[in-house]
Amino acid sequence: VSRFKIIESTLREGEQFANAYFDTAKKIEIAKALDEFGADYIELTSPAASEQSRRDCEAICKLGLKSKILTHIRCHMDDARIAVETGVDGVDVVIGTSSFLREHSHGKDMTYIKNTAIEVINFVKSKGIEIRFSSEDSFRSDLVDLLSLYQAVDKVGVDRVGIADTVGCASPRQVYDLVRTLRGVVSCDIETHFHNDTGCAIANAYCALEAGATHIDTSVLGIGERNGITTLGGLMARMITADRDYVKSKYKLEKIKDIEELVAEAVAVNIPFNNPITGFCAFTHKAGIHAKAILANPSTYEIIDPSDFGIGRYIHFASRLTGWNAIKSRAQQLQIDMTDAQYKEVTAAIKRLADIRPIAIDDADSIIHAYHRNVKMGKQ
Ligand code: HCA
Ligand code: CU
Repeated sequence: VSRFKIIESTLREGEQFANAYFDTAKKIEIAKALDEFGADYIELTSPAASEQSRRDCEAICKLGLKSKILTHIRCHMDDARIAVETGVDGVDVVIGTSSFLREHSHGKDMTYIKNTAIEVINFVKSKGIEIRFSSEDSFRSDLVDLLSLYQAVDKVGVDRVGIADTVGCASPRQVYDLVRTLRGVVSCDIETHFHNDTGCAIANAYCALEAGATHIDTSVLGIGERNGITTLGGLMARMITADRDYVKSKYKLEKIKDIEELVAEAVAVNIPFNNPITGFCAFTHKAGIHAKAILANPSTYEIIDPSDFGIGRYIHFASRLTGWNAIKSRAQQLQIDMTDAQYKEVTAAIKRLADIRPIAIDDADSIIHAYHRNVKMGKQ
């Protein structure tokens, strides 16, 4: 599971997000940030999409980043000829294989797809450029057709084959089964791409790795068509719990927050409150029982150490659920020292007010301060 590579597609799939418009400078800024983070690959919009897309692709290839640069094209020689001239390290080729897409999108049959795929693969390889072949809508494609297609492209030496859950319909178990089967049929690497329509995009990526996939497509905050794909930060959260040493040695996790803020601002969205790692309350502990245990040992209620991502934890201390251990800890932050009996009493006062109305940090702090003043004046 642990030896995986990231194909970061914020600048390809992410450009298909409803709000996305990246000018050249913004694309370069995002590419550099992803490179510093340690993304293995950065995937860019097809140079055949528009003139500016082609120029931007060339500009990013010239930056000399450590990440390998990929572009993403239709399975067509016209696109392939343009792609190999951009300076990319690799080309990701895709074509729809489900009956939905074959009949209502490009109208090609499986024999045509196979022959064109082989032609494109041989051409790109002849230029010394890495090549991936993927089906689109893989989970609604005929399994026998798919496997024979992948077998054929594996035989001509494709570097990776890809599986894409284009419509987000796959469950983790279906993913496991398909990747496992494919693993037995091809010897090349296996890339996977998961849309999040039913909320399974991170789980599906993990299952794909368990079944033998080698590469996972992500985008920052998951931006992409509709509600997007596997999120870069969410995948890191998932993977650090599986193999902390590998993930920490390979990726600069403390950059995640900045990259998410960069992309969120670029596409005018907020970071979701319940985002893994960077959601505003991702490391906030509230109930008295939780706060007490966290203060004693954070592993009691945290599977991820926020400091691995350069983030702090927060003990909530202004609610009717607050316990006296949290108040004691807050008082100590305020340089106030009292007896345990006194912390318990001031906690009761805070809970009394919080039963009447929502209270803010300031409310809790002033109750602590007022109580402490009374203690010093001998009134408590
Ligand atoms: C699309 C294409 C794609 C391609 C995935 C891939 C998908 O925009 O429909 O090439 O890995 O989801 O199928 O993003
Ligand atoms: Cu996609």
